Amino acid sequence: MKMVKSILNTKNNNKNPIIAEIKVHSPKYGDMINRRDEMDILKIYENAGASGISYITDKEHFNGDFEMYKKICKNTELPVLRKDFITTKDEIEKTAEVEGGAILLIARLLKEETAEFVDYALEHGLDTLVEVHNKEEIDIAKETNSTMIGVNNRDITKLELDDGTVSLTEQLAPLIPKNMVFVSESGIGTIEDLRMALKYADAALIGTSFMKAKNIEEFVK
Ligand code: IGP
Repeated sequence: MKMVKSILNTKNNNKNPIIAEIKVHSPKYGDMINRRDEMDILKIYENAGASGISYITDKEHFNGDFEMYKKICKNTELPVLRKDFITTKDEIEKTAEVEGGAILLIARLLKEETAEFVDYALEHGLDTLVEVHNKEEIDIAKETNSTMIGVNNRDITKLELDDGTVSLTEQLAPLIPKNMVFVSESGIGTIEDLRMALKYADAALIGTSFMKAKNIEEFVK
C-alpha cells in the first residue's frame, strides 16, 4: 500500500498528489532526457515533493529498461510505479522482487484476466493501478480488487500520437468506483489541466510536461 498511502498523505496535507514520470523517450517527441540523466530527474522530482515516481520499462516504444527501474527504486524512498504492457505473471513476480511497490495493469490488454492479474500482484505485495480509457474498461476495473484506478486521458493504442484531453477524466469521473484511489494520467500540461484533473481525481500522473522542464514545484503546492 506504499503508493496509495503516499498519495493519501499528500492529500491530507493539502498538497497536490503527483506521480512524476521519468520519461526518457516518447513515440511523439522522441528522446526527452537531453543532457540530464534519470538520477538527476529523480532528485528534481523528490525535491519538488512528488508523491510517487513512474517509470516506463517498455523498450520498443519508450526506450525503457528494467535495470533502470531497479536503479530508480534503489535510489529513492518514494514508491515507484512500473509502467509496461504487462501480459504475463512472470513480469509481476519480477517487479515484486524489487522494492518499488506498484505496477500498472492495462484493462484494454488484459480484459477479463485483469482481476486475476490484480490479485496476483496484490498477493506479491504490489499496489495496482488498473488503467482505463472508457466505460467498458471501468466495468472491468470495478470487478477487481485493485487499490488504484487510472483514467488514461490518451488512447494507449494510438501510442501517444493523440494529445489526450483531461476532460475525459471529468467525463468518466461519475463511473469511477469510490473505494479505489483515482489517478488522472497523461496529457496534463498546465496548472489549469492539473486543477481540472484534481477536481475529480485523487492524484495526477505527469510525464511529458515535466520532462520539458516546466516548474514542477508549482504543480505540487
Ligand atoms: C504520462 P504524459 O502525457 O504526461 O507524458 O503521460 C503517462 O500517463 C503515460 O506515459 C502513460 C503510459 C501508459 C506510457 C500512461 N499509460 C502506458 C506507457 C504505457
